Amino acid sequence: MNEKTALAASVIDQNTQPKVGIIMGSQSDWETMRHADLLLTEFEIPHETLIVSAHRTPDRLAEYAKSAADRGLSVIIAGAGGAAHLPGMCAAWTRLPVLGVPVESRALKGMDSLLSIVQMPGGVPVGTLAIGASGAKNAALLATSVLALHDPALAARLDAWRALQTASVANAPVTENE
Ligand code: RP5
Repeated sequence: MNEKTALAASVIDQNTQPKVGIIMGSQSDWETMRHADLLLTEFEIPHETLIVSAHRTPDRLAEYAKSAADRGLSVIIAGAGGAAHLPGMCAAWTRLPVLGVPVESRALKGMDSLLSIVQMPGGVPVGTLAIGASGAKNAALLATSVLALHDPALAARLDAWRALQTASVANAPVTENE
C-alpha cells in the first residue's frame, strides 16, 4: 500500500470506526434507545448498537466493555430497565465515560431503573440521564458534546442543531383544535 492509499484507508477507518457504543439490556429497550441512535446518525457520528445484558449475557458485557477503549470508542451509552445493572457493570470494566439511560419498566414506570443506575457508590461513575426517550436523546447529545470538544466540524453541527431548536420555540402559546 503506498502512502496515499494508506492515508485514504486511515481516513476511511477514522470515519467508519464507531466512536460511540449504544448498548441495551434487551430488544425491548430498543424503542427507547433508538432515539439515541437517531440523533447520533443525524450528527453523522459513527456508532454501533448492540444488545448486551448484565444478567443474561455477562461474558458478552465484560468482553464488550473491556475492549471498548482499545477499539476506539470514546463514550458508551447504556440503557436498561428494572434492576438495571448494565451501565454500572459496564463502567466497572472500562474507564470510558458511561452514560446510563433508565428505560421505563412496566411494573414501576422506570423508578427502579433510575435508582439502580443513579445510585453508584463513589469511585465508579455513571452519568445518569432521565427515564425514557428524553434520557436516550440527551445521552446522545451529551456524547456529541464530548466528541465535539476535539472536533470543530461536529461542534458547528451541534451549535446549528441547538440554534434550530431555539428558533422552533414560539413566543406565545396558541389554542389548538378549537
Ligand atoms: C432488563 O430487563 C432490560 O434492560 C429490559 O429493560 C428489562 C426487561 O427485559 P425483557 O424481559 O423485556 O427482555 O435487563
